[in-house]
Amino acid sequence: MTNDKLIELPGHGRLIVVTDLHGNFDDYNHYLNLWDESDEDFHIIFTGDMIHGLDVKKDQSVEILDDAIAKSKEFSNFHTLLGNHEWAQITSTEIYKNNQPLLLGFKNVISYKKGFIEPHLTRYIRFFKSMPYFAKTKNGLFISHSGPSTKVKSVDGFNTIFASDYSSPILYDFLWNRYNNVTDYIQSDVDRFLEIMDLKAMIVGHCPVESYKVFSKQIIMSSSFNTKVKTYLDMDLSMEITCIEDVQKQLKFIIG
Ligand SMILES: [Mn+2]
Repeated sequence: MTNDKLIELPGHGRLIVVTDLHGNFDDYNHYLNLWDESDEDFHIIFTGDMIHGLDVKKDQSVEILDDAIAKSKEFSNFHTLLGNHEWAQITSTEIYKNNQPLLLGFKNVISYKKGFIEPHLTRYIRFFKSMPYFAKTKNGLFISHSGPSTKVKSVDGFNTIFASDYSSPILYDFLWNRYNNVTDYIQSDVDRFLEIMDLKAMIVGHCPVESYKVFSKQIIMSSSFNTKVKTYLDMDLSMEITCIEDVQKQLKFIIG
């Protein structure tokens, strides 16, 4: 069964994973320069929240989106997962950061850059709706914006996400959950989810951490936003994963 909301990567090739950019076009380009678009076995995954910078004048969400839309059409090895900020745009759910309404801010950024809001906003929302939710690799790595959801009790339960729309409470958890929050998930919930799915490890962004944090069999990673040491994953897809340290050793850092 093919599922356009779940990317399944094979046991060969190379994978770069980059988390929340929040409108940082310089970082976006830096990561693209590490990738080889012409090698179809070399994948790059952005794990969502590419948009919504906090400063309208510095926010380059539009530049990122215009380029990402073009690359998505052209390259099968270029992937962008859904984040809670893209979900908020799809569902018209206002989000506030530092008391600023970000959906309104996004409209302001579009009109500041393009002169008009439409047809650009509609085109961006169409792109957000095309975004897969998750990726998993043959060697057992699960990649999502956030999560896991403690509502997942079986593979079938997990798969209900794909039959639902954007109001799915399980999908919501995979976009919004924060680690070490008893109402969201704790370390044992990560391990339980991976066991249900028969996977070895998972990697997420979403929660700002300095560089990265190992949370049982999960790595929470910051590639751009709110971190001094920008961290990304660069993994050989043929490597064997036996423990989280195997994944941790594949992290790379941008300093300065
Ligand atoms: Mn997020």
